[in-house]
Amino acid sequence: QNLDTKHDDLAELTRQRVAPPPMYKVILHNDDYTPMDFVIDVLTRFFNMQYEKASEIMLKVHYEGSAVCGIYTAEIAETKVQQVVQYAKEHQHPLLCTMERA
Ligand code: TYC
Repeated sequence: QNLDTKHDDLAELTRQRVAPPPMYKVILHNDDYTPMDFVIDVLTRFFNMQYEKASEIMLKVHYEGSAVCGIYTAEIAETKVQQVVQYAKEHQHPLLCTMERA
């Protein structure tokens, strides 16, 4: 195989090795009914936040309408959304969680 072809193959392997996966923002949305303490519980439980960080993000959602809780690969983001929606339903709160391409 000639040197140029070898270079192309190596470049292709390097490209494949370093290509980052698409990432997704998981977003929490405000509503008038879900208790603040429940939202803090969700953020500590599913997004591995300390109480202080969870309180900060909860208040950001409350005052601004939404906030990003984390950025993950598609599969992880989908799981987070499902977990939050399921947990909220179980506790009969209308809390909404979505994902969008980062
Ligand atoms: N707005 C809610 C209240 O006043 C609190 C809340 C915060 C609800 C964040 C949802 O994602 C949310 N009880």
